[in-house]
Amino acid sequence: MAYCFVTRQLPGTALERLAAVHEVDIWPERLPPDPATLRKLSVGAAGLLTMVSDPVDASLIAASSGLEAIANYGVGYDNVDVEAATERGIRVGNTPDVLTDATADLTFALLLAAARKLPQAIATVRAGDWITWEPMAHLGAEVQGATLGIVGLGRIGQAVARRAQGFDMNVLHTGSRSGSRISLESLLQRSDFVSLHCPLTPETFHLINERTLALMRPTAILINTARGPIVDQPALRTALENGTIAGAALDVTDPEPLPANDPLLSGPNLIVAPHIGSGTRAARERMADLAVENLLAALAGRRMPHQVNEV
Ligand code: 8YV
Repeated sequence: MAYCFVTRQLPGTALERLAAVHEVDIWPERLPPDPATLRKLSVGAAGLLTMVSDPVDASLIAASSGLEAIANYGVGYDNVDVEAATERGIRVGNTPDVLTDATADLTFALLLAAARKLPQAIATVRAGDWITWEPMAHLGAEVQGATLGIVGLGRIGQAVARRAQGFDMNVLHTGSRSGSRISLESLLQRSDFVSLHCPLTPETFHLINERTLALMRPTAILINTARGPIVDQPALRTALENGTIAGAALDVTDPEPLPANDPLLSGPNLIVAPHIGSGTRAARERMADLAVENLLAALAGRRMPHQVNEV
């Protein structure tokens, strides 16, 4: 029996299965443990179950001498210093596949909402401004026949491309899978909608910046359901203000949570959701299943079913 620390209560029954085999502490609060508390609670742990809101950095890893496994709840694991974990022989796992469709659906929800100015239109109803039917009011962009540029054609990017086919969109991408790959510059110049699906790495940090935003069409809409720091937010704010692009719909920001007084939020034609891409009950329960399967395997000395490093 090993000691595991889980940084949040999770939906479903997976944590019960973990607790049947190991000693498990689950952080009970709505807010995550602050970095100092997380570090303190990790010291005696053999297994950690963490998420996007938990920085598992080199100092935490160095301080946790008994740590054998880090199971991150999410497909992205940029919150974990994988190199530091690997150096110490700690297995790191993620939860791919089970959240692909939920995230692709939210991408399309954001795309459609931004194209049809849905939040602004709904707000006029609540504000009592729906006083007549108007031929010129709330005119949005047509999605059918438009070009969607997908930056990063991994699992989620491909699921978004499949949805786009159903809307008769033309799909461009920067992925490496087929001969149809094009450069980011060309994709930005040719797309009516640009959707980000690449992981956050040193190479993709601020990939969307003043220079690359300037390549986009003034009618284009940017969608980000990947990671906030892929977009240079002050540059995006300026681009929205100046009409360099027509709109943006973000499920991820930098930082998260985005303070209510962040300058970005006063930008025009902007939708911000609170990182709910994987947020269907089924997806979040399956993510918990995978994270627990990863921990159980690693604590039994086996490779995790979804292990991201070689140890
Ligand atoms: C997760 C995500 O819900 O899987 C990911 O990488 O961004 C989200 O969908 C989040 O990371 C929770 O840890």
